[in-house]
Amino acid sequence: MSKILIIGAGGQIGTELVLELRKMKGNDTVIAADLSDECPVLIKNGPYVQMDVLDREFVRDYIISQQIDEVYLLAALLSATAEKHPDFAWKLNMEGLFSVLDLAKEKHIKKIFWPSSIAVFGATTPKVNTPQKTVMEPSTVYGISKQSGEGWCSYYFDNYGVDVRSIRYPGLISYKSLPGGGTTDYSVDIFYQAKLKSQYSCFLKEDTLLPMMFMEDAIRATIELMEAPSEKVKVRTSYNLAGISFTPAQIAQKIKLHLPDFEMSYTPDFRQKIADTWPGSIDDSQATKDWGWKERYTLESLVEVMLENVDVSLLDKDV
Ligand code: NAD
Ligand code: AKB
Repeated sequence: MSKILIIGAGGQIGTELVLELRKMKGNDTVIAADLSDECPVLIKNGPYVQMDVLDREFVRDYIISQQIDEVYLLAALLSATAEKHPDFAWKLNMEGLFSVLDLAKEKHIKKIFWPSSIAVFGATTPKVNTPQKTVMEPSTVYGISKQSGEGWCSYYFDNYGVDVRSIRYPGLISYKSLPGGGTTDYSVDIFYQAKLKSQYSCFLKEDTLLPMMFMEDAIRATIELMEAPSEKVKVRTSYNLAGISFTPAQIAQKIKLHLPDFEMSYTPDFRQKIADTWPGSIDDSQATKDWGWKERYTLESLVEVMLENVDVSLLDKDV
């Protein structure tokens, strides 16, 4: 059985990815790693190591000594936080990637998953059904780091045979853990505020169309891509995934069907400028063709599951 290390395991994606991989492969083979010295409550059912991905020597010694086969590298600053700390965002988002790519180049790791984002696209990209291959001129430090990372993944695959796989996730929506500083976070915040106060002040304009995805679909996509035979993985930059495209007004309207008193207001902030450069919808036919990708959730089913499961006490907890 492959030994798996997930770096950045305490975040929005990591929490659910750790739980799912442990269910599939056994608790002891999936090691969660994060900056925090406290293992998040939800992933206490297996091994945890405190790790700073920027500590190259520590990461290297750990991966070699523990004979890790696969690494999922999730540690990063997301779009909104990255704009506040551009130098550090560039450092964190790039240096960790080089550490694991180099370990794979030296044959210490067999397979890597590294997430990209719809943030690789920019204002000059076609906004409707954004193709897999198209103009990419990102305007945020986050988008620039993801576009560069994609280029390096492809370079290490072409030149050193490193088996690195990647997905350009849309905005991800989940209830097991909170989002970590992105432009799409409103699509999670809205459920907490709807349940808590029956009202939400959205930081994006009502007609801002963005692609989003329910976390269960995103985790399934990640694992399906990682389990696909290598020859089927034709894209070594990163795969487009479409998810569900909606605006703040459209999701608010769906929530109102369940909570008729819910009211939404709009107070756009600096994140509007970022959202305005991102696609409205994505063409993911390449992922479907290469490894059979198909999403399951619709906006209606996502809203239903979120309203049923969002636990407002999570807002006060350090999970
Ligand atoms: P998150 O912010 O929720 O979690 C990131 C985790 O990394 C946190 O637990 C944090 O403590 C940890 N971390 C930060 N610095 C670290 C360091 N130096 N060493 C070790 N761990 C560190 O992020 P997420 O939403 O889970 O995203 C994970 C990855 O997926 C990121 O690369 C992100 O860009 C990408 N992505 C996320 C989304 C989304 O909507 N969540 C969309 C597209 C791409
Ligand atoms: C963000 O908004 O920064 C993330 C992403 C789409 O990469 N959710």
